[in-house]
Order: sequence, then structure tokens, then C-alpha cells
Amino acid sequence: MMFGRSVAIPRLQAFMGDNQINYKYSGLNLTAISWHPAVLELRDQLKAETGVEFNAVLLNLYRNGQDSMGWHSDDEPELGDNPVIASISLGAKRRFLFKNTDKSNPEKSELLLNSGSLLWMGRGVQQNWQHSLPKTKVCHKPRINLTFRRII
Ligand SMILES: O=C(O)CCC(=O)C(=O)O
Ligand SMILES: [Mn+2]
Repeated sequence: MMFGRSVAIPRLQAFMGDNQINYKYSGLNLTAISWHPAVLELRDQLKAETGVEFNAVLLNLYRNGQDSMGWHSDDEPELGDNPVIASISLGAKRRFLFKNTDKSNPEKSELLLNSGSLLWMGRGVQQNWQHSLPKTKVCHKPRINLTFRRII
């Protein structure tokens, strides 16, 4: 919702997870579709490597550089007090930005997320930082991002 009007998000999105989990995200009420076997395999691999058992994943398809995600923290109540998020990138390389949630703190940070990379957003990251994936004129290829979450 923007200024009381519903507008299309600038990307395509799917939400997958255990047994019809619900997630209120960015004004949307999402119900998980069942795991695709390849995505479930990634979830299981993350559990084996990190010990964290994610039960849902948001999949974003950025069709080209004109698709994006605005500034936000993944801090919905369903994620609990101090969520951990595992973010896997596939396809086009895109810039990923962080800024401090304390507006008086000018600290910023930037990453280039390569295909096949895993970005681990550990405890405290969502509390202290917002992140975004800005639009860019120089990217004409698609990118898929999977953010594994644990919904309580
Ligand atoms: O596409 C990305 O790298 C970020 C996605 C994201 O922040 C989200 O799904 O909450
Ligand atoms: Mn996010």
C-alpha cells in the first residue's frame, strides 16, 4: 500500500515453507506454498552447515535492474526478537546496501552479491540496520534471491 493505494511490487515473489505458514510482510499477507524439492534441499543444507532450521523462504525474482527492493529491516513479530536470515543469490550480480537504523548514525555499507553467494544476516543485524537492493541501469539480466527465515 502506498498513500492508501495498492501498487505492484517491483519484482516477482513467492513464499514457500512448512505447512501453510503465514507471514505478514510489507503489507502483504502471505501463506506458504509447499517446498519445491530443490529449495528444500538448500534449506536442509543450511541446517547441516549452520544448525539453524529455517521453516520458510521468500523468493524474489528481479527481472532486470529496474526491479528492486526498498529500505527495510526484516523485523516482523513472527520472526521473533532477534532473527537470523540466510540469503542466497543466483544470477545477475547486484549491489546490496546497509544503513544504520539510528538516523543520527551515518554509517553505511555496501556488498556486491554474486551468483551462488550466501549472505548471513545474524542476530542484531535487523535491529541495527536496514537493507535495500537499489535499481540500476547497468543490469539487464535476472537475479533470484532466496531469504530463508524462521517464523515462530
Ligand atoms: O534480494 C535481496 O538480496 C534482498 C531481499 C530481501 O531483503 C528480502 O526478501 O527481505
Ligand atoms: Mn530483507
